[in-house]
Amino acid sequence: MFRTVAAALARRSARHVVDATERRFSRFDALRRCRASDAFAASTRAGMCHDARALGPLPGDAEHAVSDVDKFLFDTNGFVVVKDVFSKDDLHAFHDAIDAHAHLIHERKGQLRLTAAKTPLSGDGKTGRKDLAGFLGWQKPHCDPFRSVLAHPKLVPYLHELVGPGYRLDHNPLLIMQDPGAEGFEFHGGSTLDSGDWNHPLGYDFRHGKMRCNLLAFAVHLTDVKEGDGGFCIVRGSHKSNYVCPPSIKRYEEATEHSYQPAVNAGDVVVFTEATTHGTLPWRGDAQRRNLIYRFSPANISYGRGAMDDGSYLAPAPNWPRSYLEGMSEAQRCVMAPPYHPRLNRVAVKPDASGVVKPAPREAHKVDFDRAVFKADYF
Ligand SMILES: O=C(O)CCC(=O)C(=O)O
Repeated sequence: MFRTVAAALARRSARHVVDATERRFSRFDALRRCRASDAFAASTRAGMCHDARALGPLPGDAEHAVSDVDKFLFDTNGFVVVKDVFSKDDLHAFHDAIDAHAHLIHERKGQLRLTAAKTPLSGDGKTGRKDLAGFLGWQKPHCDPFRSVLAHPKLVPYLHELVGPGYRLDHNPLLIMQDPGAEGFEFHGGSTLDSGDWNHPLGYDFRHGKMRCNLLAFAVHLTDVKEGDGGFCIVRGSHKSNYVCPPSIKRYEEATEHSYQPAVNAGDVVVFTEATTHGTLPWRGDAQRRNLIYRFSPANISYGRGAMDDGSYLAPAPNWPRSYLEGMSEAQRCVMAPPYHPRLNRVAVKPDASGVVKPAPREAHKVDFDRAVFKADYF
């Protein structure tokens, strides 16, 4: 009798295991069978939890993955150089647009200088760094090369690997220019605040087999930088440091052999986490250095206010200046979305940057409930 009951129980539990396995496999099959762009929608039907579905890799991420070499280098050093992102034609388009807006360039003088006088970073002591912004809103075709950085096929894999699907443009991007003799920029960023606390808003983390950056930067080099020229400089591995960075290192006065100035060609992009201690060396090259800085954050995180602020905190504008958004492609447009969780109908860039992945619409009964409770479409 006991043996009969035990055998029946064993059969039942085996059937449960088989049923559960079949359910799991049919979910997997459903996902595999559907076209890549439908996978978000299919996963809703399969009942996968919202967060897992929205935060997981997008269909196509595997084919456009960052190489193991670059993953190793990024995790170890806090940056990686992506070669040949922009062609000679692209570079011409960038430079033509900049030259056409040269009257908008501002040089940092007086209080706006970025280095203390007579220090290794202060250059000739007179020539300041030059800054230019607003290019996402320039008249076509001048805005086009700058907009292409937002969803570029050679860069999206790094954004998905390091920031996650649904990544967003965090800051207003900036063009930095240094004429010969120009000062640098004291080292900043870093994993540890001067108080000794963790600098989590810039945080770099590795958990559950994934790297994540709360603020990822692109230094898009529009001109060549040779070894010893100066320009962008980074303390390798400093994104994992737990100690306050001493002022003598920030001012490039001590242990300078640990600060690395990569030699790069025009068209290369240095992808780095703002959790590294990094800055700029004075410019010793022969011609003007031009470098674009873009910063990206995960879908639900924001550092800057540019995405939602018209300057008046009492009346925040819903989005970036209209001129930035007009005429953008769908993929570029979704990178400009304000911060919110990907599960809330966030449109994401496709892994090959050819368009967007739209999530399955949020279920009508949930939307109805939110409208009833919050008088709005979303909580
Ligand atoms: O000069 C550079 O490329 C680095 C500039 C920088 O770190 C910054 O603007 O935050």
